[in-house]
Amino acid sequence: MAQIVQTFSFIRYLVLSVICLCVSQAWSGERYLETLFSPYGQSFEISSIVHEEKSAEWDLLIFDNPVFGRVLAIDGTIQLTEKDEPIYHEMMAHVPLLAHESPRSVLIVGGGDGGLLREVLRHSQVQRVVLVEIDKSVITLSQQFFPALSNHAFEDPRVSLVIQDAAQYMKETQEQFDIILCDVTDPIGPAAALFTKEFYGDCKKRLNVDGILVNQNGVPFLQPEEYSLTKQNRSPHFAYTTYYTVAVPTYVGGNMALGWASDKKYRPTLSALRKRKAQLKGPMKYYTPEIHKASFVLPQFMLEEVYSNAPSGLTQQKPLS
Ligand code: AG3
Repeated sequence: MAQIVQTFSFIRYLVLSVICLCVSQAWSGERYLETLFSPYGQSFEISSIVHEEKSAEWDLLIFDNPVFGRVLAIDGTIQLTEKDEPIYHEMMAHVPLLAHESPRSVLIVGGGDGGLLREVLRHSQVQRVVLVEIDKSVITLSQQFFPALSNHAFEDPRVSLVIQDAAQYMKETQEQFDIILCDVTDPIGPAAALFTKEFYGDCKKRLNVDGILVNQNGVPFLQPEEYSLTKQNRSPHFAYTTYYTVAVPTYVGGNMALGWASDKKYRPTLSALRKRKAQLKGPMKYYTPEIHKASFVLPQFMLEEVYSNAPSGLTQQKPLS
């Protein structure tokens, strides 16, 4: 009898301990779980919560993590981390700007955190950058909590800030650009309008003849729809549409694709890229001329989409840059 009572109280102790542990985990909120993909996700240890905003517009969390530093998460998706943001921003800026040779005017769609702007401004040939952001709060919050990210880029006299819906801006502006960079969230909610055939058509009208359009295109392994969608919507307007890839650790699920669209066929040589890169001040974390060239080499599953008429088993590909 005594043994039964003892076993019973031990089980009770065990059950209570498990309950306490689960409750304390949920309450302490010490991990952040990204909910972008429901069957699969990443979670982050939170060393401290820096800022939190839950409203009808968004669910925003800024926290610190021991590996990635300060992290910005909006609506269940990691937008950027201090540690790996240079990888994404360098590749989005320098691949088209160095391929172009003499970019003078750049339009950034989104990009309110200022990281991409910082990289674009490293090009001394650039005389004018227009950044169109739908809501000023991304800019203010980033300047407050990630001051090094934009590194005073918004104070540069070459920069004009427009607070407006980018789809509308593209229809109304009369300006022409050498490069358009779409640093936008995935096509869920309001950002969906920035992935349409109509929007890419409007971008085309605002680009000079040798202009280049680059856009954030998700992680093709997990987001095949996003990948096919933009190819389909960009190709009616441009002679060359492809992707190049970049490995950003916190954009999980394989390499991220950046969409490329231009009428001119850009194939800069390694030595040209080396020369042009040497004119940029400061170090790079990820970009090298070799990576630039290699990033246009796509795996089979992406190739089949890019050259949709290509027979499967295609091994020959046509890198653009
Ligand atoms: N915004 C793009 C985040 C995309 C996340 N998507 C994903 N993990 N599939 C980046 C903002 C940096 N300026």
